[in-house]
Amino acid sequence: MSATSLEFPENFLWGAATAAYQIEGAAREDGRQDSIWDVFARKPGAVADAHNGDVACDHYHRYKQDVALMRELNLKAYRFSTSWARCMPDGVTPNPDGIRFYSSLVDELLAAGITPWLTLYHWDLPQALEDQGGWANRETAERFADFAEVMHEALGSRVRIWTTLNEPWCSAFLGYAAGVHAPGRTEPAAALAAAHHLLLGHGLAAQRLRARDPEADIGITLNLNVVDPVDPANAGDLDAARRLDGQFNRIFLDPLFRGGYPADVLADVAHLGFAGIIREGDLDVIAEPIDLLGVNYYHGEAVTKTPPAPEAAPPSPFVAADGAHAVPRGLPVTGMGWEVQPDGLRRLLNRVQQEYTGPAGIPIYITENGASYEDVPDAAGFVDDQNRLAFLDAHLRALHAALADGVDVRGYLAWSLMDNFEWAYGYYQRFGLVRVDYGSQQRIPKASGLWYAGVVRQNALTAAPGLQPA
Ligand code: IFM
Repeated sequence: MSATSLEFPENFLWGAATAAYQIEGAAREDGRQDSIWDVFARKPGAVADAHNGDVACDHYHRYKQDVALMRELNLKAYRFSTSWARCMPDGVTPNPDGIRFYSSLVDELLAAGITPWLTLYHWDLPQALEDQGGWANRETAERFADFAEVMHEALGSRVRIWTTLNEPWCSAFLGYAAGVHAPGRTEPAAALAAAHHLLLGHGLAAQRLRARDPEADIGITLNLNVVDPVDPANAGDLDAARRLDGQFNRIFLDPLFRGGYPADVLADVAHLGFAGIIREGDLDVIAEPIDLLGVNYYHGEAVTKTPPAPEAAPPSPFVAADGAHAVPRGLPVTGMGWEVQPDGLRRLLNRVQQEYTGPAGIPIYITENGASYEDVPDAAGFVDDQNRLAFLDAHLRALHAALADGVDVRGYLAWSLMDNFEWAYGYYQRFGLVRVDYGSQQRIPKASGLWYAGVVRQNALTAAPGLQPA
């Protein structure tokens, strides 16, 4: 390896991630019933061009081909999620036909030498449970722990890394406050209740998994953000940054690692009766020790207290009593309009270790990072996505710098293995290392995918980013 390449630690876990509803399809096969996303996607105007996950990448039928693709890309780990509505269609009764799919997938991964990393919940609550109040109902946390146990019974001897929840902020605040994700509710108090019950469900599930399997690696994945005040000398902007950091990052990190919600967040949301839903003992359950923290990082954020013009204001996931508004600050953005800020990843990792994971001695994994850009395939379907490649390269350099700072990061899972259903954006936003032609279901690795395969093989970044042979 050249002296100018950036090498990663031995055994660094390189991989890619997906989620059930985004890739599987087979929405009505083998007993699967509706999740909240099936129902939400049918609501007029909820998802771009009425797209949905009925077929998606047809991964349910093509998983063998997709595992072969992972091998071609040299992946060491694959992070996937399990559809609760497939495995327990009414939310409570196990469905062996649905569970079998994940058993086959895990066998295929192990045979290919790829570590399966299982996420129990990536946003797709069985609609039957939403009909009983969804995550705003405390009972859902108990049902989630049952789901964890059922999945562990089926897969626990073969799957050693278990994530309870993916990005509970999105489930709670995009789903129950902004209403731009399933179940499409715009009830701020319900959003806070959902956040608490998601955390409670995480803690209960972690306890059950731990009791069954003391040696398993159990964790949770949070989408975390760096929040900068637009004007660091402006008290209003500083306060806006504090509020957003509170309701985005600390509302999850503090109970998980410090056993309590932050006092300032409790004060910000006091008008919504949040304290009233927290029962004695809940915080001990939520703080159940975990083995790793998954961090998903996509973008930075500059915030101000000054609201944007009302006509420009999108539905807000923010429920605190006073304002905090993200504004553009002239940095390049991805197809999602998210600002590209690789250094934010380094800052975030240092902060999370110093304030949360470090004292507990818990390693961090980047469980998602990636970018959507408008891909233009050539006649053969190949996408020369130098923009995505540069994004990944820059973020891996930032991660490497965080390692040099002493942050204990053990792996990186790119989002996403392949183009897929991007929630409210339908199929218009593509994050894949591999292009999917949704008509033919053909998969073609992009330039970024071939480059990533080279990074994984070398366990290093070369001095100049570029297309490396896989
Ligand atoms: O596609 C999503 C994924 O499901 C969760 N994290 C963010 C990704 C990009 O929006």
